[in-house]
Amino acid sequence: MKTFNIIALILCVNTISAQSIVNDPHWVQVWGDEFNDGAIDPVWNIGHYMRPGGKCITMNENVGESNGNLIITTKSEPVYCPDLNIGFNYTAAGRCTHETWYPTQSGWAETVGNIISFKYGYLEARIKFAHGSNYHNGFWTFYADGNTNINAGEIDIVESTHNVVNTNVHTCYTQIPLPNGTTTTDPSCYSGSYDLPVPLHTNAFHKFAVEWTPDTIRWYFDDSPYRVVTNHGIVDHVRIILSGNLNSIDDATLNAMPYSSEMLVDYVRAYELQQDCETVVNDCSFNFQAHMNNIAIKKSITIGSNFGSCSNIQTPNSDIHLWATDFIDLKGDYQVPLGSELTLTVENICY
Ligand SMILES: [Ca+2]
Ligand SMILES: [Ca+2]
Repeated sequence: MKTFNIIALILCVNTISAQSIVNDPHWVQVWGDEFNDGAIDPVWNIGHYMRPGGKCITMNENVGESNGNLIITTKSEPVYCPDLNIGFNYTAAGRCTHETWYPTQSGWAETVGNIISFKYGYLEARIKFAHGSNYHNGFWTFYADGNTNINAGEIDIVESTHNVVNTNVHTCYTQIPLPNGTTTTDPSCYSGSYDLPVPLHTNAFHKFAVEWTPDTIRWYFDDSPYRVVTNHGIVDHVRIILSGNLNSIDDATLNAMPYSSEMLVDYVRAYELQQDCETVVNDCSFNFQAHMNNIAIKKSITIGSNFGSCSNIQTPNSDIHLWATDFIDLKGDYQVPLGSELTLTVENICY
């Protein structure tokens, strides 16, 4: 990405000063849940008698909505997994093992696949994690049909594990049979993690986000990008998952710890990038109003003339962001008045 930010009367070209994505009109919010009405919306499946791993089981009573937040509570109260087919069908977590006691419980919410299935864009949540070690809360994506044996589409936007904020990506979980009857993970799959250098269980809200394109996956913490990887194959629609769990620890520790804590999610919001990537703009006098009414990435943008016959003065106190995949060419008559701002981005992320 090459971004220039230009402020005030022609033309001081500063270094990168990209707006945050949510303030950039190229990005339009297409879905969100603010968790502000006190009831869990039907877009969410709430996991009941699911086993996200370790010694924990999910119960629907551990997921609630109040005071503007979705709340996932982790408790040390034992739960018995009965011999019943209860809960919804197998997704990223299996059902609990029948007729088995689990020492701890937590909660799970995932978008119903045929209502919200997200593909490419920017996904952000504002979260306060359970305060204390060993909690394993997550905000992540998973392939929409829930089959773990094919492309899993898992992007861990944030996980609270090991007392750090951790982000992971798993492009697939494809298993290859071995001659001895076991399986191994397809080596063409990609998996990698990253620990954010901030305290994890800080008892404070932070914004966690990911920008997902066919080529790259880029993570954001409080509006700032901090990690980018090549997208090795997460190309299908995914569900959005908010989950609680407890890291596997020994029984003595488990029994000694009064686990009862909450993960609060203020909101989840999904954005799409507006793209008009075949359009070539070549204006003598640029139509600023038309641009503001339909802000989208263009193929190329050429504005003005070298001979002074065009008028291209930005409105005072206006912010204009021009984004093209190939090039932007501003001729000598383009003016940015004092108090206005011009940002130029040349980056091809059309898809
Ligand atoms: Ca609600
Ligand atoms: Ca809220």
